[in-house]
Amino acid sequence: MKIIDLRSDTVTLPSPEMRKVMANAELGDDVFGEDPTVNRLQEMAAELLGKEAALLVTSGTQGNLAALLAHCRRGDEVILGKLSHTLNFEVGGASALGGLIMKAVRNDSNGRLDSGEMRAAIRPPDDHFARTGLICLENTHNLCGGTVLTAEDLAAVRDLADQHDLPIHIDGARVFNAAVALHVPVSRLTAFADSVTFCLSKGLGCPVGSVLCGSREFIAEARRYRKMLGGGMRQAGVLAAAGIYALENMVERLAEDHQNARIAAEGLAEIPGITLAPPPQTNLVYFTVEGWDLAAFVRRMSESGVLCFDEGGRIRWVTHFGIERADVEEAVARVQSVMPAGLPLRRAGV
Ligand code: TLP
Repeated sequence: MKIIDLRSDTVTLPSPEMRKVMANAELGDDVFGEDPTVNRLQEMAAELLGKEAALLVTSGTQGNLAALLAHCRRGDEVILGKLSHTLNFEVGGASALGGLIMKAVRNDSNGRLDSGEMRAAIRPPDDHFARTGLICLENTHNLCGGTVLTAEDLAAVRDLADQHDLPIHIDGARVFNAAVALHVPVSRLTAFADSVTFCLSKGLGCPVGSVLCGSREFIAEARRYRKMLGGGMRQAGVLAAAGIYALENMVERLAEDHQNARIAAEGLAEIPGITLAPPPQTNLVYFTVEGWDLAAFVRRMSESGVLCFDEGGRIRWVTHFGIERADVEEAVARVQSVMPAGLPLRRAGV
């Protein structure tokens, strides 16, 4: 039985072509700034995102943390969504290591920050208050369903941030998915932010790495924090070579993942008891399953060779490089065969 792994786009394996460029990468010590391949990736990423400079980091989590630390001072407040990845899944690093206060505001169903709550969260200058240091957005928004913030959504936040002289950071782990879904160059979306992290190790298919982009001065500061966080990686050109390959060859193909997510969603929507939550905009498909204990559903799916996660009271499927149309069709068929067992299973307390 073929295993269809829909747990995350982080499970992608490098293609033979990607492995070849990694093996042949020209290398140096990147802590000395001497790895030519890392330097080339950073220049390429900065140019693509319309920023002055970029920094290869170990992960999205490290990129976001280095960004928050570089933007803020200890005791500052960071305004971000209640459903943001940074708040929920990054180990509380910004508070634990940076002394930052996470000021969470409501996300709407599309991943936007509630504008009333965001306005109210911005502190006026007063000796009693912590300073507001940063606004953080997420594009695409993971827990909201891989939803896309448009240039208009971002421009509205930029306006507000400018009124209060605040920087904006975008957790753009999947910002290329947003750009591909909107048919715009990624720089159109990143133009509204002071800094952006994007992940090489998700839909772009690299084994490791993320890139943080921003002004030259900001990246110099973030580079110090990267070192502090243990992210000085020496001959990291092996990884950067994969990143260069991905930026050149793996961005446009994200549209196939979006298409496969739609095909999965259409199939799932026809199965009684399954409700899309919400219909997918990019490569994440969230759905609820009536009559099932979700942990039991995940277990049964895994027994039938479909791997997925239960995220926030829903099931998440992620389409990615290595998952073809036939795989999502097969995954839907396996759900169909598993579904009828749901109600009795739950009654039995399994
Ligand atoms: N997300 C992972 C899990 O941590 C949930 C996934 O499978 O989706 N920002 C966003 C929006 C993310 O979705 C992720 C990873 C990160 C940041 C962190 O990236 P890494 O895993 O490279 O630290």
